[in-house]
Amino acid sequence: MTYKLFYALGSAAMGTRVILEEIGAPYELLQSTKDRSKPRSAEQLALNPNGWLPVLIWDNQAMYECAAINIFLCDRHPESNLAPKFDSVERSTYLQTLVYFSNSVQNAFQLNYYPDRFADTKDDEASAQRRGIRRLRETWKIIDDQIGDNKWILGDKFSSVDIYLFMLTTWLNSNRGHPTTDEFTNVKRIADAVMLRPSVQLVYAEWISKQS
Ligand SMILES: N[C@@H](CCC(=O)N[C@@H](CS)C(=O)NCC(=O)O)C(=O)O
Repeated sequence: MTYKLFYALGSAAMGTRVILEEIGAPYELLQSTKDRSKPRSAEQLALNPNGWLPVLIWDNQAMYECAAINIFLCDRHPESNLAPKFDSVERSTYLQTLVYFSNSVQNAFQLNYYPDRFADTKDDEASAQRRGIRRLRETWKIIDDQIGDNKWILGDKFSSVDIYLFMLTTWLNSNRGHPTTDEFTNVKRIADAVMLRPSVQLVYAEWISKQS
């Protein structure tokens, strides 16, 4: 079975692709876009009417929401050891952090990148964007404190949440007034370590080549 992934550079589908690489599962990329001014295919819209990436297809099924896809793939491929087992003590932190990334950190990014979704008028959008930047600082600080001296988010064991963290750090853009990972040294330590993985070097080759 070959997975199919609706995909675009810079999108949340990159994190899903890293997980597929880590698993070693065969997959095919279906090129799409995160540019809201460009159309989506009818097939993508039928599977995710929001028009967002990622969308994962397998057998005759499909799903969207990158945190959910993350859990789904790791549970489906337990031999890849990317997620704590159901009865392990790390399972609750694993789930908590994935959902926090999805609904709090990503929400902060959305405020800044897509202010029209949060402001009623064009005039209010700049305020939403500024709040997004402040919210990025608040949420990354929570994660930085949570990590503390841990090697990885869950402690000694690398997991797919570390991949998610890396993906989210690539969306920080100082040209937009976002904080940099230099403000969050524990986050930065993990992001730097994740970047060394062959899966990330492959999927993020272009992004990595642009870093100084
Ligand atoms: N909650 C969704 C959000 C996904 C999302 O925002 N994807 C962006 C790319 S990173 C996108 O497709 N944006 C285009 C749009 O919003 O129309 C998830 O976590 O999968």
